Amino acid sequence: MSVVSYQLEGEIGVIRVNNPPVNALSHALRSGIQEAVIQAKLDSSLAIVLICSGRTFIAGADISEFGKKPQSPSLSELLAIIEASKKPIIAAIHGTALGGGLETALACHYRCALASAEVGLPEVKLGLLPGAGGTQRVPRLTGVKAALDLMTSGAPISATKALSVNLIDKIVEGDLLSQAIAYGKEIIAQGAKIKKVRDIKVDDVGISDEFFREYSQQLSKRYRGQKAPQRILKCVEAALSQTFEQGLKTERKLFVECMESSQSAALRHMFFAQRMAAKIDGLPKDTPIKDIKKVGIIGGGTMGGGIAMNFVNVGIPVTLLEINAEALQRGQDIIAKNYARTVNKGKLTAEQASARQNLITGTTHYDELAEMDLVIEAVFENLDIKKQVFRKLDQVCKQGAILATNTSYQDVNDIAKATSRPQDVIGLHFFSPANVMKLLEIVRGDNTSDQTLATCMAMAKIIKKVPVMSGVCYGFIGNRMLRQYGREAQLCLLQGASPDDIDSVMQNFGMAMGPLAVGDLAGLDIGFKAREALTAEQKGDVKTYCIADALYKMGRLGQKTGAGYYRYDPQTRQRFSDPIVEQVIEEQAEKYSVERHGLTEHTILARLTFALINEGFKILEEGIAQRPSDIDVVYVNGYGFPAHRGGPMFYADTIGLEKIYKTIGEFASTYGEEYWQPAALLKQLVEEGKTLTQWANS
Ligand code: 3H9
Repeated sequence: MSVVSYQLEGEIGVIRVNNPPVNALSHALRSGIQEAVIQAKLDSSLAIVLICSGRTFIAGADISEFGKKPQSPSLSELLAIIEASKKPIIAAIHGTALGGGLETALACHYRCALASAEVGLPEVKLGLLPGAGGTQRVPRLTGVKAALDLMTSGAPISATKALSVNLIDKIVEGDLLSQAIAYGKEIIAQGAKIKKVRDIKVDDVGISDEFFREYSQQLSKRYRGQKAPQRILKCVEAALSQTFEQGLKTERKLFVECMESSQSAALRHMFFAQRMAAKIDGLPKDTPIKDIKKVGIIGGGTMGGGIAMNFVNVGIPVTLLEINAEALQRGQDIIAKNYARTVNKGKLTAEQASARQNLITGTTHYDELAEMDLVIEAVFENLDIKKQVFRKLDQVCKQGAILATNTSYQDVNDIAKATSRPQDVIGLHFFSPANVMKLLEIVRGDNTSDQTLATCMAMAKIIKKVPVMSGVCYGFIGNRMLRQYGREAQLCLLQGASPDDIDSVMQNFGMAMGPLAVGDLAGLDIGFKAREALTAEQKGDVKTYCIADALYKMGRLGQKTGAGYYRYDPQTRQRFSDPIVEQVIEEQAEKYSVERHGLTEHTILARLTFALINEGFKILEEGIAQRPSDIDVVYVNGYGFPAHRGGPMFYADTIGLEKIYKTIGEFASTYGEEYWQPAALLKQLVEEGKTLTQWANS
């Protein structure tokens, strides 16, 4: 079936695009629209409507074609043909007109949209800029500031907002095609004027060099290390200082620079990785999915409360269980405070917030969980306590209910054994703050049924999480790798680096925060208590936690006590290096006979990132993660790894596996073989001369 059809409806020619799932601008689609415009030119139509079938208007260029040999007509060539049409072309928008899709609409002469539609230029999220005239046309319609905000954030806006900034001309209700045809007739009645966005002069009132300088500084702060936002700024400057044609050339040049950059390659990888992570190899597509209409949550602490918010935010009622009325009240107060914050930020009305809170019912009785479709346990991180909870759930919950644990480390198989229905037991590992963080590790136990797994994968999408499946092991994908990363941070401290040396290196690399600053934010008591629950063997070498323990014992628990690896200003929470910490480190180094010497930034970076990568390889060879890109999704969405580096496993390929393997060998002889055993899979791929991507695709 052709992806584009053309039909005459009286005096209106209708070009219909039908390229599921999102009408991406593939080569076939571009050619099809070109042919239709030529056909319309020759027939008796007086105006043309461009409309799409399916769930959305064109959602952008076809990302899977990027990096391949370009085929004519390019999108820019097609848009020049559309714009040059002597008959007015009207874009009729529904769903999401994104990227090249919005650029196509902007090359049309008129734009109408359903009120439910959204428009946006998300190219920046792929390390790109709008490359088919968007950077030149948008400022002509919206003005400079609104254009920059739209393109550098990549966030879509509603049709109403788009109307208010002139991106669209009209909002219509009801059947889009008949409304667009009626609009076309109106335009014909008014003389079928051709309105080209290119002919508009950019409003430069109040826009100075100073404005661009300041905007550039803001971008540098917000999008640390990312190149596309700055290039978008340059394009918009060109829209002011150059003719439309020259501006298009500037845009093209900068677009090609973006397209060829490693940042864009990484971000495009992340786009597909995130969608791939939702797919479970070997899980039949027609696996039946259970309806989740009522959710029970055990534990109303920060974690349980955050998890509850996810469900009530999408209208699913929650029963929250705590051990007594006091603890329950405390949990509900935390939730109320979180909602109040959202209301203060203007992201929710007070009515919406209270409607959501009203969906939460508190209880102290397990019996009230009897009718729940899903129960998530979020109690203290202790295997025995968790097993007790599951034993009770097994007694009270209806048959077929999904019983989930939010454990970060414990053995899901062991927990499942506490019940008579291990097929219904699964790990749902939320990340703190659970109402904010996108990642959800879904831990499949040995006996978890396909139906339980498929239901949880589908449920994750409903509550707007990014799900990644993990097998059972200590710490699953994310925390297991984090242990090795943390180990190296601690050893670097002991061997000569300061907290700030380490955190600065990782922040400059692009991590949202350095590992020690994260420790202070989470609280050093959390790590200490987690270690307490381990056997000596599990805890490993004392050198990998002696500094953390010493700070904990001094009452330095991190930000909450005003001091941890750093000292904090109580008002501003600004952090300062603290000589006392330096002293603590020196003492510990002396106690364990570690000689301190300077460590280069290069060494710190390699030790921390290669520790992550090496563990990632082990996780792959054991089959804990399905594929390397799943690990990348975990790290980018749950641990602040820079998306523009594509996650640790994609990053490994960009560095080269041979180099990593060799360096690990060097680290083994310098820092000890006990820490630096190269993963068997890494060794194998180096010997075979393969990249990880090649291995994953083989
Ligand atoms: C661009 O336009 C550059 C131009 O400025 C210049 C050019 C010269 N291409 O997300 P979903 C696939 S850059 C190819 O699960 P949803 C996706 O992989 C582009 N494939 O659905 C998935 O495949 P599968 C600017 C695409 O309903 C399936 O469609 N545009 C594309 O949750 C369903 O996707 C963007 O960045 C694409 N452009 O969300 C928009 N888009 O089923 C990117 C999707 O095999 N897209 N696929 O896994 C989105 O943001 C969301 O897909 C959308 C729908 C909101 C549209």
